[in-house]
Amino acid sequence: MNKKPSLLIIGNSNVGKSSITRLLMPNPRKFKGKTGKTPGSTLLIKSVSQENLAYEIVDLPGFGYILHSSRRRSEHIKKQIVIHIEKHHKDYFCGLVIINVLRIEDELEKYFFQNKKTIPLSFELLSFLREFNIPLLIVINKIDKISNMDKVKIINLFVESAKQYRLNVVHLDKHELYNDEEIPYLDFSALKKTNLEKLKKIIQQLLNQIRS
Ligand SMILES: Nc1nc2c(ncn2[C@@H]2O[C@H](COP(=O)(O)OP(=O)(O)OP(=O)(O)O)[C@@H](O)[C@H]2O)c(=O)[nH]1
Ligand SMILES: [Mg+2]
Repeated sequence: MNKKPSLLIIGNSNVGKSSITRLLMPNPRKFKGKTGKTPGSTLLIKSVSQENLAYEIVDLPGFGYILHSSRRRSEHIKKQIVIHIEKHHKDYFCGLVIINVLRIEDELEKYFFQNKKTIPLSFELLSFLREFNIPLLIVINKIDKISNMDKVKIINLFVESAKQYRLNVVHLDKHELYNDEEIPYLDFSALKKTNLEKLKKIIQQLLNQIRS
């Protein structure tokens, strides 16, 4: 039997990767990956698969900060991710980069506005993944935690800052075809299932693309 194509889910600890993985599962009760608990609970690189799901999901910890983890440990994780992507990028038909909407302002403040020499981890991760030509989708998660006004403000800040790193981030709806230039984003809530159908649809479209 042929190996199923893989969907990459990547993002920092506690952003909602396992929650989103669960939402994509036809049979979430059988999904054993734990959500919640202590941050950094997903450290091993392994794929999850279900009979009725046309693809496998690989849930990776993001670059950089993992709470309560030493610097050496985060460097180690970063290295593992780089090695994994370099080796397996061809297996991936789509990469979901999950970002916690509540963390965006802090990250940009610290690594962009206050220090122009550093690159915010989200942008570093996007630039890195893009080199491998994996179609990417940014999922801005946990929007249920903020007002609509704050959401618009924060996402605008994110989109504008990304331009400084030559990352052209656009809303999924404005995005017609996947190309090297634009990276679409979707505002999302795993808790409220906001935009879950849109997410499933785009994954399906990308899956169809590699089959045709
Ligand atoms: N309010 C809200 N909470 C969420 C949302 N998505 C996830 N959470 C919560 O955030 C916490 C972390 O979610 P996980 O899915 O475990 O996050 P993760 O990225 O897999 O975390 P690690 O495996 O530790 O890297 C859990 O308590 C979830 O219930 C969301 O959209 N809204
Ligand atoms: Mg997890």
